[in-house]
Amino acid sequence: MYQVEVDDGVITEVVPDVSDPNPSALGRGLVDGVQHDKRIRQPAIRRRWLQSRERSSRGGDEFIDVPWDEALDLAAEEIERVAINHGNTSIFAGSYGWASAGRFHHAQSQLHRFINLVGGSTRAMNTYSTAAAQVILPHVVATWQQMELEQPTWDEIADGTGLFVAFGGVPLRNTQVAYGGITEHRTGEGIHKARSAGVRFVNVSPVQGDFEDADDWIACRPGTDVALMLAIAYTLEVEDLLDRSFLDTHCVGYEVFREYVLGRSDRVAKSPAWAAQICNVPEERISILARDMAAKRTFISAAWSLQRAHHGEQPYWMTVTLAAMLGQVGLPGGGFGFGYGAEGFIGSGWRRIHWPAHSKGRNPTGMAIPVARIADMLLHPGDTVAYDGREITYPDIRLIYWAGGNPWHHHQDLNRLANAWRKPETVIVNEPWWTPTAKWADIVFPATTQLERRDICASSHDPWLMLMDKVLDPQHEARSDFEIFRGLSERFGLREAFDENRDEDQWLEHMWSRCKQTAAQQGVELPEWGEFTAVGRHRIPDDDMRKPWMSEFRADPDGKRLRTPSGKIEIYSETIASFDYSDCPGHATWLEPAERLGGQGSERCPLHLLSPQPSNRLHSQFDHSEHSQKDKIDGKEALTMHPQDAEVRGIAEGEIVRVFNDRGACLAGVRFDAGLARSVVSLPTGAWFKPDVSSNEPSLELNGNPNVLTLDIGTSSLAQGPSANTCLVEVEPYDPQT
Ligand SMILES: Nc1nc2c(c(=O)[nH]1)N[C@H]1C(S)=C(S)[C@@H](COP(=O)(O)OP(=O)(O)OC[C@H]3O[C@@H](n4cnc5c(=O)[nH]c(N)nc54)[C@H](O)[C@@H]3O)O[C@H]1N2
Ligand SMILES: Nc1nc2c(c(=O)[nH]1)N[C@H]1C(S)=C(S)[C@@H](COP(=O)(O)OP(=O)(O)OC[C@H]3O[C@@H](n4cnc5c(=O)[nH]c(N)nc54)[C@H](O)[C@@H]3O)O[C@H]1N2
Ligand SMILES: [Mo]
Repeated sequence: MYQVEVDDGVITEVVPDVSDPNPSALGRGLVDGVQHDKRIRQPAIRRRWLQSRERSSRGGDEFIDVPWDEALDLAAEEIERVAINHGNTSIFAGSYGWASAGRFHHAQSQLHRFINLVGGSTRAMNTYSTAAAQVILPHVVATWQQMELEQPTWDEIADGTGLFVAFGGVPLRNTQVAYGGITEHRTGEGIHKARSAGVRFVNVSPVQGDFEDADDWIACRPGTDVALMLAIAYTLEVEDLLDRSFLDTHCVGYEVFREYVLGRSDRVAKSPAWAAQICNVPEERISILARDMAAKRTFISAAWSLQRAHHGEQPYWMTVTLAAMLGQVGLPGGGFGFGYGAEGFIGSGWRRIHWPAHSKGRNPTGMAIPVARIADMLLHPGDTVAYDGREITYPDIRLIYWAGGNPWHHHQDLNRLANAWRKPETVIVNEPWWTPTAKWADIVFPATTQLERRDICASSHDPWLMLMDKVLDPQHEARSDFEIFRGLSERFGLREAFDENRDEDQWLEHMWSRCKQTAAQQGVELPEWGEFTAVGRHRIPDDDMRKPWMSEFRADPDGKRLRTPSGKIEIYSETIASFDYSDCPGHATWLEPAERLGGQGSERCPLHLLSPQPSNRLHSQFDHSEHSQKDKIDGKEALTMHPQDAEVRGIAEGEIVRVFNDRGACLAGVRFDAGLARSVVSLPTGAWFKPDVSSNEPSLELNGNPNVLTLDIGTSSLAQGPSANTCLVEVEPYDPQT
């Protein structure tokens, strides 16, 4: 949270909020980013679409400015035409992505409320962040929401844990952020407390910097954690270091898994020697780690990134399985958890209140696809896709509406998306800036930013309710998403249904009264609206009723059943086995990913590309600001490389390189980091997609967007999540002449 200072209508400074003990610098992007010349000034229509409804130049065409009424009329006509001629499932309004943290001016909520009123649309299920986790974990142990909000806190870890094994580390850069907003950044403090209390941290990651100052770094190959974990399981089993009684009383299916680990069901013992070949960690290190884990009160964490990969369900299932074998689940400081370095609220013990959201109504079509299957859907209408035990048939999309989110940031294999994106007849976008999403649209509405309207910030995992006050007038001709959809609703004769005769302030007051009711149900009293807006903030009292994660289940497994089919931890899941998916069998399994170092694809492309979250921005947002641009090399995103991997390719630090594979190529500037596992390179996400239209090589991307290289396949038939981290590439010095 920030306070934004404005002088004479111009942002002059952004200062951290007083309640933040460790503010992030990310907000600096607002200083020059909000009132930037990349703002969209007025509604705009793509020239060739306007002339002839042409689609093939989408993404490379000019725009014509038009008055608001004309643009709204056109958009409403298009929505109506498509709905009448092709049915509402032909409208895709999934609009995945981040937008404003405000409760009311949440772009997707406004879009969904509007589109549901006019008959609905095709929507998207799950998130790019954690799709595989969201689908597998309810079968195995708990819902994703329960995990996120109830798993052990840093205080509990400091008090109880002896050894913290962090697959994917705990990168503090990511904890600057939390969806729904974050006021108090306390992850660093949490780690510090744990360390002072004597907790030992082991970073298992291809990147040493994923856990600064960890006591130990085990550099595994990306995408091979499951092999490493299986070898730990093998050691626990053959050295009899596991808790067989916990497995009997609190779990189902260990016997089946055991046959697999010992190699009785597939003739491959998952021994440390076997795993060492795959993950490139010496076998002795694996056995020592296993013995250490059994000897101490051990907490196992896995980064969210592990499940954004081919077969990404497996590392999560295997994390739970390992923790179950150690038998410390539900004991103070023991067990497992996810994403301690993913967002700043993870590991916090703040009171959880599920604040009311702006009502979106119901989607009358009921149609939804797994979020990351968007290009498949656009390219292959009528095809079916397996998903969590059922089949979904892709609708024939004729119109896309996007408000909040940037598919040219978040999706994999952008050259493939570019082909897919030119199939629908019409694309409508609300955006504050001329981002790639705006440029790849036909009708563009300029949206306000959060600074140009009033809102309430209230998140289920933050202790503060904050007033997000308006500090700037709407820039140029921008309107809020609410106003844009109100204008469209009016054209369908649905204005009253949409706004219920409330203006922005009346909606906020209405939401506040609902918040008050929700809080009262938990014995928390909120001030009156007038008082809240005068003070601008309100802190929720801490929760003194918190019960350590799974402690009740531990004490009484039959009385306090989990929400899995058996009520226990499912090491073998009959439900998943019954789906009969070869890419997600009935227990955690090592499955060869489509690409990996030392495996498939590595002869042609010998480097593994990681595409982590950027340290100096939120995804692609404010990439145009000085705060993001200052870290570029010749205007391009920095690719980190091990100095020796660079040297053998004749690449010097600071040089521009071409990063490529069969799917595409992009330019990047090189930065050295000896704390990378050999043959691993890392290019953070977020550079704005900029294909070089002048080049003979159509796929060369100029800003360093890793998603021209990543693989667009589902994690598996179970979750169909994104597989961004499964990606091999080659890197060479860039010669503009060739
Ligand atoms: N290779 C690779 N790809 C990844 C990932 C990865 O690890 N590797 N991570 C994935 C993950 S976890 C995620 S969550 C996604 C993130 O992907 P996105 O959430 O799609 O990315 P953002 O850049 O945050 O996009 C938000 C957009 O909303 C716009 N916006 C902001 N406020 C408003 C508003 O009030 N109204 C409107 N109409 N628009 C607004 C911003 O200008 C911006 O263009 O990326 C995914 N992609
Ligand atoms: N500053 C900043 N913070 C953010 C965001 C942002 O855009 N900017 N985005 C937010 C969002 S939407 C999300 S979902 C979270 C994402 O949180 P995460 O998914 O945890 O974040 P990543 O940065 O993708 O990955 C964390 C680390 O995992 C390591 N890693 C990758 N693959 C493997 C593997 O196969 N094995 C092992 N052991 N390690 C691996 C990488 O080295 C990487 O640095 O971050 C959030 N925080
Ligand atoms: Mo995410």
